[in-house]
Amino acid sequence: PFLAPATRPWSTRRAAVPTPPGGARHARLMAWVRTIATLTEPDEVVWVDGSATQRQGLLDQMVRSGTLVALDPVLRPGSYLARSHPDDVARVEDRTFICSVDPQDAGPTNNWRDPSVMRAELEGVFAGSMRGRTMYVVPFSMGPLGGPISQIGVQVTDSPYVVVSMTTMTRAGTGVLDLLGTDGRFVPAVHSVGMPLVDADGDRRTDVPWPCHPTKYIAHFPESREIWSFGSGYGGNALLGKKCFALRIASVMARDEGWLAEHMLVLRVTSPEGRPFHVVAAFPSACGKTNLAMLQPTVPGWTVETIGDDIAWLRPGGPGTDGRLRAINPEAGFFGVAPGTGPATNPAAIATLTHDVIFTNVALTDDGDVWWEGLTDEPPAHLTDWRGESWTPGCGRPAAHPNSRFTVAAEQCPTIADSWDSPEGVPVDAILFGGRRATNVPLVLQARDWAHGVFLGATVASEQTAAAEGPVGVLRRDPFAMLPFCGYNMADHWAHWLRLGDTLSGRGVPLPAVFGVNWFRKGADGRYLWPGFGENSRVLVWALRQVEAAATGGSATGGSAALAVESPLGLLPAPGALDLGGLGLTEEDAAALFAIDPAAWVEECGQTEEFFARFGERLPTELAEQLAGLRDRLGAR
Ligand code: GTP
Ligand code: SPV
Ligand code: MN
Repeated sequence: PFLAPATRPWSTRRAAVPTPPGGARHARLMAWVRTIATLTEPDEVVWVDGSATQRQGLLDQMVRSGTLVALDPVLRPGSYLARSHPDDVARVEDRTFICSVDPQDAGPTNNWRDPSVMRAELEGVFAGSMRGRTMYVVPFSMGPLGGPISQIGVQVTDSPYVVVSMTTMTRAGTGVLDLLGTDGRFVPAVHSVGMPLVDADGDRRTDVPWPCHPTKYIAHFPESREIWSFGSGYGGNALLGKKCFALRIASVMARDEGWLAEHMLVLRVTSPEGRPFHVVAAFPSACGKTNLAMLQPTVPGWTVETIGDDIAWLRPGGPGTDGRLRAINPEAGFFGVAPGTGPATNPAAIATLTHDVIFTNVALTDDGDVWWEGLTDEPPAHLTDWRGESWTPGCGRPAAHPNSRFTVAAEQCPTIADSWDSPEGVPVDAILFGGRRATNVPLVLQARDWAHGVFLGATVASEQTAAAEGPVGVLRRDPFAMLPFCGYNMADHWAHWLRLGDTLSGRGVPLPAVFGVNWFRKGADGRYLWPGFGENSRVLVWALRQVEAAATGGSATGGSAALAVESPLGLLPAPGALDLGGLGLTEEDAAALFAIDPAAWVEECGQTEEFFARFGERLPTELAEQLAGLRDRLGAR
């Protein structure tokens, strides 16, 4: 039916909304689905039940239509390659909108649009946008079904690629409808690739492997908690449970309800003594979250288990708990960066990707498997590149797109923790903030207290990556790694963090320790100074020894005096406290990893002041005080 010619012009057709499995219990949900179907005019409406049969049917259909290439069933069982349109390969930040009533509520770092103006524009754009296609309805849960931190959404989409991706990345299907009952709350999310197959005259056009539209809209209505996405099939633009819901909309819910929705990985680290710690870490897109989440520690006796690789929802524990901040991974799969992922850098990811994976924009080998830069040291002699063109080594083009990705179920990961889907979440011991910084920022430092930790988060800057459209390598401010993902005024987000700290302290509940990290510092010759990847465990071990020391009555700064020394930026590892042995680092390199150049930092303070000034009166006074304190410690006042 996907490519069959129309028997009647679109205008005489009105898609009937079938009864969902289990019955049409939720009147508001049914009415909304009917409204969207009336607006977008699909041929057919299909409920996604979450079954393996339905998923396989969609995969087979996409192989027939050319959207997917089935990989070799022996080399890569159950796996497929999608090649996107060459202009639909990353998030489109300049087409991402926060449509709050008051522009101040979106803040200076978001693209604000008036909600009524945007609604009118979207109505025009979505009118008839699904003609000739099937509209799928995907009920999904972010977080374990029915969990105290979980939330429900329903996405409609005309993309089968989005449907199968959503069924991997979220808990999707009929169980969610059961949970919604007759009047449960859900976030409505509308998605269309924006390429109807029947035009206004009723003429049908043939489909293309990756339909999309040159003009994209990724629109969020924080007050009514709705998402409307048009024109793209790519991950963060189209899998609306992910960045649109679990960060932009959820951050607004969290502000209003006293919790946090953050761009963070979650991991469980166990010391040789058997003590478990839980760490969350916020790094900007393509700056190492998936890799740290799957880290294979090189420090003997320590183990690391994966809980989440991209998004964390954090909430103070309820009655019956110790009240500490607890984290869940609201997702059910990984949408990870392929390039750079290899047996030496991320063996756990390589083991995760042996079967049942959807790859997007990687290269295809002649024997029907996949390849990308960094998978092996030497590329195969011949490949089909991400655009579908013949590729040989030395041809001057990358074989895989720099933002090519894999979509895979979390439970396939060999390092996944037993507690990864615990509905109550795990207690958070440490929070890391980091970015991609060639200069200035030391390998690791610890915040002096919670407010200083919020300052570290608010002042993250990072060199831009291929995860979003735009120039790669340019240094930009990316507070809390949330610049493209905070659904409200970023300064209010900082105030919310400060307030949450006050609330927990007021209850006598211990706060997580906060650290800043940078795996990406370079020497004058352009080499990374730090080996990174598994060796990042050395940094975790130092940080968690600090946490441990604080818990057993260490110094007031939150750790043991023997492990850390004061610096203008925060606490640095004391000489010898972070083991650098056996890495082959020269003394100069080891010193350069932790070097603090006061002049460069005074300049950085000036940039922070300019950045903070953009928020006017919304900037929390605590952060202005933190900046003043840093300048004092640098001797710059
Ligand atoms: P998103 O999914 O976009 O949010 O990215 P992410 O933060 O999960 O980043 P990911 O772990 O996928 O890493 C992105 C790129 O950085 C990959 O090419 C990695 O190989 C590389 N990378 C990750 N960790 C390190 C590290 O410790 N050192 C160095 N040099 N590169 C790293
Ligand atoms: C990111 O860009 O931070 C990602 C990929 O994790 S996307 O889902 O496209 O946002
Ligand atoms: Mn991300």
